[in-house]
Amino acid sequence: MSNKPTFYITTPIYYVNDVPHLGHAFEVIGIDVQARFRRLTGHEVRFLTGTDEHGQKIADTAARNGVHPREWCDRLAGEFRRVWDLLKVSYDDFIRTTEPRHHESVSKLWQKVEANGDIYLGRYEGWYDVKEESFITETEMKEKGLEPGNDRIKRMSEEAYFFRLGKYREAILRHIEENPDFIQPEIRRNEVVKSFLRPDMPDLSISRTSIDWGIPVPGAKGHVIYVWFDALTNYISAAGYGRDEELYGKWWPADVHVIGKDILKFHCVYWPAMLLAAGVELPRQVFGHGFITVLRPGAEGEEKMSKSAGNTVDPMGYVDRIGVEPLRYLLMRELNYGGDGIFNEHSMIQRYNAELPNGLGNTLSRTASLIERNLPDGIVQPIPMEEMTEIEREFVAFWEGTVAEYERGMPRFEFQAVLGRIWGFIDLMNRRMNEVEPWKLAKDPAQADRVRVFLGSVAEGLRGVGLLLHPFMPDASARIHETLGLSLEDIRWKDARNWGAHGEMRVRKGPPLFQKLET
Ligand code: ME8
Repeated sequence: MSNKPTFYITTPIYYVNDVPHLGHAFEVIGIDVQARFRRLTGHEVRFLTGTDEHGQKIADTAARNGVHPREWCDRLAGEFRRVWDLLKVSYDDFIRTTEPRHHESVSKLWQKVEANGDIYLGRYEGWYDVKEESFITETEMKEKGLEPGNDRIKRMSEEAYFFRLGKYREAILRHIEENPDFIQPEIRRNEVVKSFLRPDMPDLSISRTSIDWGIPVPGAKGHVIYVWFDALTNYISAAGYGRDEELYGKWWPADVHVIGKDILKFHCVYWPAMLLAAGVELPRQVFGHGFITVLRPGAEGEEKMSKSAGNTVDPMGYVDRIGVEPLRYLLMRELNYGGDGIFNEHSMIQRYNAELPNGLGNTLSRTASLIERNLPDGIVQPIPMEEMTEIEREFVAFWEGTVAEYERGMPRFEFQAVLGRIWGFIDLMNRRMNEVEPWKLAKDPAQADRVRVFLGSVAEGLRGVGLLLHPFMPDASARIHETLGLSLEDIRWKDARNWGAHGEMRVRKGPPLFQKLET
């Protein structure tokens, strides 16, 4: 058994009404960065993703495409997996809500909540928003600018089982108050408390009789379980709830559910209430990120990138053009993960050239050439503090600040700030290289020591950069290490983050890390 601390992280499960777009890629890449960061820093990670396959929206989509929902779901779930694999999403488990393991856990959870007296039979009279798979009041319809007659709104009148949601309002409020990290970032916590945990919170309808594409309600013919009750349960069914005690004991509660801010109510109100009703521990954190938005000529302000707005961008177009790792980097660097950010292709490409082939790529290749040319056998040794000048000491100090910022910012999904700091470090080394001009010093044998100390320190700085970049660009990180004659395998974060931890490095210039693009 491993004695590493565990870390269980989840993505939302994706509706299979359409193929993934750049907004989904942005979300899942941020989650992958977090999972890889945790592995790097010594955790045993379980990273869960998957697809949300039941409900009205999927049944309608399959019907429109003239196929059985199961066939449709198989096709689209395959597409999500394919794109995730190409984006280097390092998930450990992919759950589909049509799988028997999920079905079993959902039935068990339902029975547990029912046994607790929190489910009763009634009648739902009201509106249903098919796009969000959500029962919606007239006030909420007005707030969203929706009117009866809109395609996504349906009038419903049917027998339904209800969940005593309102009963848990106070317990959830208390939990949020006692656990300030439960909902992050802070603006999301405020939104949940103000907008969703209202005193007049109605009970929630949790079964449907007018559709049959879902998990049957245990012991109630004709009823299928409401798709959000079904979908939310994925987080525990993939951890063996009601089926595999060992798995469940090891992984639940999850450390973080990462979701978009549009599905806060479901994750911060419905889900905790369901878990409380079943006597299940709550997840440690729900992190609600922002959206990739688009500025469309003629449109007022920014719009969320979404299928219904017709403004989606296919992530694979960028993978073909700039490569998958640069895409991962740019999405995390250009946009603030916790908030909204405008997607702007021109600025992405400019940043690509400035920071990848030029900033990082050039620094690495010129350092490697200088070392190969000027140090015996291309070998650098650790540089003792007493041999350093102010310039190298500044590197060490900047590095230590960078590691501190990394360890603070990464767990909080502050990827943009962390990458900014790493690029600040690369810029610093580049600037000093231009000032020191080691290529000139190398012509004077009396300066051999100065050249050795300076280049050895830049090489050490680049080793550090390669280490910190691993969660964002795993292959580029490995290639930086390879250039320095090192392997990322078996590194121990606690040692590797220290300046001078490497011992001897045998440097060999490799092919360029990134190719420049025409703008
Ligand atoms: O809501 N920018 O699925 P979904 C950033 N099945 N994130 C975006 C985005 C954008 N432009 N567009 C979408 C569902 N997303 C449910 C979840 S979980 C038990 C069930 C994000 O496919 C969105 O915010 O509509 C959400 O977190 C995720 O994509 C899946 O959206």
